[in-house]
Amino acid sequence: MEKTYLMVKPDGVQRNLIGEVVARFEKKGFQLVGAKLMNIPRELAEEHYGEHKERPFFGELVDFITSGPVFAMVWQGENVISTARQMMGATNPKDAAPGTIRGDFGVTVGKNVIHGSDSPESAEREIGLFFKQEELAEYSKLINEWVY
Ligand code: 3AN
Repeated sequence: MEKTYLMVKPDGVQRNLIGEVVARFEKKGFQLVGAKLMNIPRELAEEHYGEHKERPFFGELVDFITSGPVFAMVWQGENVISTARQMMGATNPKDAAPGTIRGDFGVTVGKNVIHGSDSPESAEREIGLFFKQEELAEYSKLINEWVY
């Protein structure tokens, strides 16, 4: 089953949006296989955002993501990577459609509530950065067979 890494960013945690975000993915029919509230060490943040190292906002991005707890999650389901990206909305909340998480709750591009892996390669990489294998649960069958 396809898996993705999703993370409620420090702004979303401080605004009490963890439940809202989790509820959306649960109601959609995806399964939560791992979750933890954590403070991201600076080194891990730099590795996670490594592809943006040369961008002018890199320092700001690392400062922000390490500024308070994040809620790190792994979700699974068919096409969960691309569907979660659709449910998150565009990177810049000003372009994110109403009904998406960033469209409904975000205002600025920096504090855009949620991160989600953008490809199978980044999902595998990010899950590995944030979770140990034994932290991920296994279901003997799909919770809701009517979803599939
Ligand atoms: P996404 O999170 O939608 O995959 P990316 O990978 O292009 O977007 O950017 C990673 C993160 O960097 C974004 N979530 C956003 O918070 C931040 N970011 C992107 N562009 C800017 C920008 N111009 N200024 C500040 N932060 C930015």
